[in-house]
Amino acid sequence: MRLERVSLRRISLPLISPFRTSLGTEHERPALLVQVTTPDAQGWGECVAGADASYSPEYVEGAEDVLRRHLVPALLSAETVTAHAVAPLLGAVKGHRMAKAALEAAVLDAELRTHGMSFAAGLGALAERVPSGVSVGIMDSVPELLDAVAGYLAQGYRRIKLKIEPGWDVAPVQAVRERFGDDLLLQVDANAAYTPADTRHLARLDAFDLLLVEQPLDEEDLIGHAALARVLRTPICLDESVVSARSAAAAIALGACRVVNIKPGRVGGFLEARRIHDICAASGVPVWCGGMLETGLGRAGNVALAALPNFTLPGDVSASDRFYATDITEPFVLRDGHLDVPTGPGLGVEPLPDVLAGFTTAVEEIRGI
Ligand code: OSB
Ligand code: MG
Repeated sequence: MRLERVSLRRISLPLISPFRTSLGTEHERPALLVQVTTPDAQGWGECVAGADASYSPEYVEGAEDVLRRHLVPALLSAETVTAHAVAPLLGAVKGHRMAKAALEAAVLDAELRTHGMSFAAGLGALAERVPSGVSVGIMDSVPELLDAVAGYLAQGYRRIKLKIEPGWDVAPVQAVRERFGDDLLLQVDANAAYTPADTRHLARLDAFDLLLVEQPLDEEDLIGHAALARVLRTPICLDESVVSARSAAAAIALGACRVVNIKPGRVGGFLEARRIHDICAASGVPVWCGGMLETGLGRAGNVALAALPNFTLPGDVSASDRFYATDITEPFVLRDGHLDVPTGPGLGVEPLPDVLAGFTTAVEEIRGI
């Protein structure tokens, strides 16, 4: 395909309610949308970098800057481009995986739309729907948390993930387990809030039959996670630590995790995400699809990815109304605790022009020479 132009669009979506994690509290989601235009199609990619650099070194203005200065020009200077050529073309730029992932997703979307093939088909995914889990933020009190969880379960969510941090861990987990029973699929996510000195405290979570504990320690501490894994009965899952297929393989070889959370943005794109899926499958390590408060565009890609066969645990692929009163695409809705995998060409969803315009704060167009 020949790339004619690339647009960078900044949007800001208000959250239905604040989302608090060990990293901080979010009230709105600033997003950066990448749109590529070829002679035959347009493609969309969503950059999941957040407002600040608390989850990873990337943040939305930084992603926009590296796209504008380095990534988009590198792509536009190529005569033709395919989704598989994007990562090699951007290889001279180190890191910036979320920015690269958004650009690759937009090219992949345009390519698949050109061929009339869905994202799921393009990735090799066969499932028609995926079970939906929900990530529940830190609350001011346990009763408030129990109400929130009860509400999600009433909507049909198949799995609950509680955000934890020191001071908000054993008590809320125990309360949720006691109130909702042993059959509830329950897991926790610490976003790296603990240290190896907390090992005995974290082992208290073993009493609650959790599916997994996600990223308890610092993202660089694979050895620490491996040591913790030898003490805990609860499986350790890594999120922040896994930034590539290579780091996934290293984590598995070290015994640092028994489960992997895959987020396309964190690992540099859907194609690298699929490689991680394949490595984990070959190692007998189950995976699930994480979320980054995506709009319908990013969510559509995540749902397609989660339809691959080794996504055997429910992911953070919630309905649009988990976070947004109004999504920029037709909303994803829960049906029997599942989301339908889009079947239309490419992502299978489009931004609704009026809604998109209403949430847009800036647009910049970059053209090839
Ligand atoms: O650690 O999974 C995480 C959101 C922002 C940054 C990190 C994480 C999250 C979530 C949100 O848990 C899950 C979702 O988008 O549904
Ligand atoms: Mg996480």
